[in-house]
Amino acid sequence: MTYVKTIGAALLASVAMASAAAASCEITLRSSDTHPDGYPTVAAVNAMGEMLKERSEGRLCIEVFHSAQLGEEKDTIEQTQFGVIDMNRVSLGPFNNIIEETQVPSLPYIFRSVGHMNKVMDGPVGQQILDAFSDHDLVGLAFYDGGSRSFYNSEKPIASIDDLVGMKFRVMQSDMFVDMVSALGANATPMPYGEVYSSIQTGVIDGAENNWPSYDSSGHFEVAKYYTLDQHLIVPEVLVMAKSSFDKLSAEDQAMVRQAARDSVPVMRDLWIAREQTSEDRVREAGVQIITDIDKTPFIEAMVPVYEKYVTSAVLKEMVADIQATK
Ligand code: GTR
Repeated sequence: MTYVKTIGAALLASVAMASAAAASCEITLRSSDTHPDGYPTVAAVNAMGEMLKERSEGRLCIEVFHSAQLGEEKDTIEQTQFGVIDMNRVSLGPFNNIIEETQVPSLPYIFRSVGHMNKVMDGPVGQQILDAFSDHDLVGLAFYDGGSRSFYNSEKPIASIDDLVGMKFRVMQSDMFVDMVSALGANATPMPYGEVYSSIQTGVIDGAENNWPSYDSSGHFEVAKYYTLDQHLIVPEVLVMAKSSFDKLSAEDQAMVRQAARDSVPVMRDLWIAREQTSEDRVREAGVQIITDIDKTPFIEAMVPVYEKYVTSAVLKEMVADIQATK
C-alpha cells in the first residue's frame, strides 16, 4: 500500500512538474514535419527546442507535430505563410513553384556531392535563398540535409536511362520535377508524400524517388523493391518560420531562434549520416535489389532542357554559375 502510494505520489509529482514546465513556456512554437518521430529532421527540431528552452530559461519552447499530423507539405507551407503553423521543416521541392530561388539547389545534378551542397548552402548562395523567403511571409532559418534522391519502382531493375521510358513515377509537387522525369522519357505524377505507398501498391504509379532514410521510414521499399542509385537530386531541406509568428517575438528572442536553428544544423547532419547507414542496412536486409552500376552521363545530358526552361533570369543564372564554381 505504502509502495503504491509512493509511486502514485511520484507520478503525480512528475505530471505536475511536466505541466508546470509546459505552463512556464510563454510561447510554444508549433512546428510541422512529415516524417515520423525519431527521424533526423524531427530530432533536430526537437534539439533546437531544447536549446531554445534552456537559453530562454523556459520561456520559449517548440512542439514538433511529426508524421504529417498538421498536413502534407504543400498544405502546411500555405498554413505557415498564413501563420496558422509557426514553424515548418520541409524539402525545398514544394517551394519551387512559389519561390524561384529554391529551384536552383533543386536542379538535377547541380551538386557534385552532399559535401558540395553543404558548402554552397552554408555560403552566400544559401543565404540568398534564406533571404528570399521573406517576400513570401516566411523567415528562412536553416538548411538541413536530404542526402541524394534516386528512383525506386515495383516493376524491374533500372540499369540505364532507356529502362525508364514509359514508366510512371511520383514526384514532389514541383513543376520542375515533372519536367525532369519527362526529360528522362518517363511520366511524372506530382502527389503528396503520404499517398505514395498506396499508389505504388495499387499500381497507380510504378515508383517514386527519394533518399535512403525516406525510402526506409515510409516503407516504400516494401512495395518498390528495385532501387537504382542514379542520384539525380540532392535537394536541401529547410526550416522556416511564419513571418507573423517571428514578428511577434522581441528582437532578442528572434536572434535566439535564429541561433538555435543554426546550432541544430550540426546535430541534424550527424543524425543524418548515421541514419543513412542504418536505413541502407535495413532495406538491404529486407531483400531490396540495389542497382549501383549505372552510367549517370546520359541522365546528366538529358537535363539540359530542364536547365534551359528554369534557369532563365540573370539572378538564377548567376546562382548556378556560383554553385558550379564552388569547389
Ligand atoms: C523526403 C523529405 C520530405 C519530403 C519527402 C517527399 O526526403 O525529407 O520533406 O519532401 O521526401 O518526397 O515528399
